[in-house]
Amino acid sequence: MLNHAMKTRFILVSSFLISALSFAAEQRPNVLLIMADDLRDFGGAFTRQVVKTPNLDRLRARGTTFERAYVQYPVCNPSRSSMMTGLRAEQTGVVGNDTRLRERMPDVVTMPQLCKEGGWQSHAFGKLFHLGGGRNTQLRERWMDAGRSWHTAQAYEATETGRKMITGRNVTGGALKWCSWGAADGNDEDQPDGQIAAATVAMIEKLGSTPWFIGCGFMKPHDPFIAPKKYFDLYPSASLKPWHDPAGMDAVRPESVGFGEYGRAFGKFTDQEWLELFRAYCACTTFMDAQLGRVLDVLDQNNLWDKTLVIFVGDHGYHTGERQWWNKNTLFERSCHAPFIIAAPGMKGGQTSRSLVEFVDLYPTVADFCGLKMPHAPAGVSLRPVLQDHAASVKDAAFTLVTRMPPLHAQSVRTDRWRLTRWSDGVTELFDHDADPEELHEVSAQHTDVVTRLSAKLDTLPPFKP
Ligand SMILES: [Ca+2]
Repeated sequence: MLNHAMKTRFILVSSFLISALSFAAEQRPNVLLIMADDLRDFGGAFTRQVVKTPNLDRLRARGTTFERAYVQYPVCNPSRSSMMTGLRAEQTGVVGNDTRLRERMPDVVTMPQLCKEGGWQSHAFGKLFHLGGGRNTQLRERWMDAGRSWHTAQAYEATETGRKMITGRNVTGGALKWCSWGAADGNDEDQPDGQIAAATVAMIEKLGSTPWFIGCGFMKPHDPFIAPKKYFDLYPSASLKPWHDPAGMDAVRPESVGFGEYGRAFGKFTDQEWLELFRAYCACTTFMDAQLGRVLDVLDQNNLWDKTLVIFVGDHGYHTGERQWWNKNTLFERSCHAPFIIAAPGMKGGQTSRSLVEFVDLYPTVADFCGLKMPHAPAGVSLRPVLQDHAASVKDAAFTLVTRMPPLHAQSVRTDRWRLTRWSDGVTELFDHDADPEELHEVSAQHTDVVTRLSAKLDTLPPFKP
């Protein structure tokens, strides 16, 4: 039997322990990193009114949408390698889809790895790091960084039913193999993204209260533009208008956009081809969004929102016809700017931020919310100030790199008003976003003072050695 004093002491000690434990739990939130592949921001013909993303809207209502988020290299593998290390592509040296991060940085501690080594359960479903390696299982595991970044990492393929197309075609007559769309037979689970959502949900339910870092890497709307037919039915062709560049747009050098066999193929497109690709991209986006919805449902059902840092990002932007380009890998706004949403425990939802942010800011943000020390000096900063106050700003410039035929490369800086791209041979392209948000008019000659000022900002970047 406990006497009164002992009871009081017991209660005091218990409540101290409970608050200590809940403090520890708060310090160890789950991290749900949801990525979409090749998903652009809204704009051009791809507007909120046209494309249906009810589940992205649901997540926005829970979190902060960063309207000016920029990737550090607008191609899958370099962008993901940069984001997962919190380092610029100039620093990782990964500037193409053929180099694994570990070949360049064998010992770097990645963002999921930091959590894994800190005691989190860490699992990847689908495409988080670039999925190289083809059918070679061992090589593929190395590309996924299985065992280092993740306790487990799993990639998915369409079923036999999901590979049957009810309608669809290659819009280049086979000249560009990837440039195909298809309304597929079967249901969501016949496609990789349906399986990725199901596996993510199952793992969240299995792990319960163990702190976890789960990567849910959707494959769409990346090419080939395939989704179950029901998603194409949401977009009757007659309801869509593909993008047309306005008249009077200034030409830029061929290395900027429109280059190579892609440029030649797109140059032959009729309105019909642009329309078919655009419709398929919208269908694939809504398909991916529906899978996102299944993952958000499990957070609702298990009351996980105040224990989980929920992140949704693309891996770079995408031109859906702007400057007659159907792709990424340019230094225009369409390619550098990508979706970026964070719903953090205890932070207000439904917020929109106009602060410039970079994808290298994600790693220090995760480390900050998880109470973990950065294992190396990050190129970015924690976004906590913006999550606390959507009017706050964390930086005045965002940077992106592209490379072309070596040694040609270019670095671009986006500020509140301007985008300056500077090529390694000295050519510059300057766009005034106040007057020209579509980047139609190149104004270096009219604003030499701005070129000088922003060039000085580019000079602060780590040097890039091609
Ligand atoms: Ca991509």
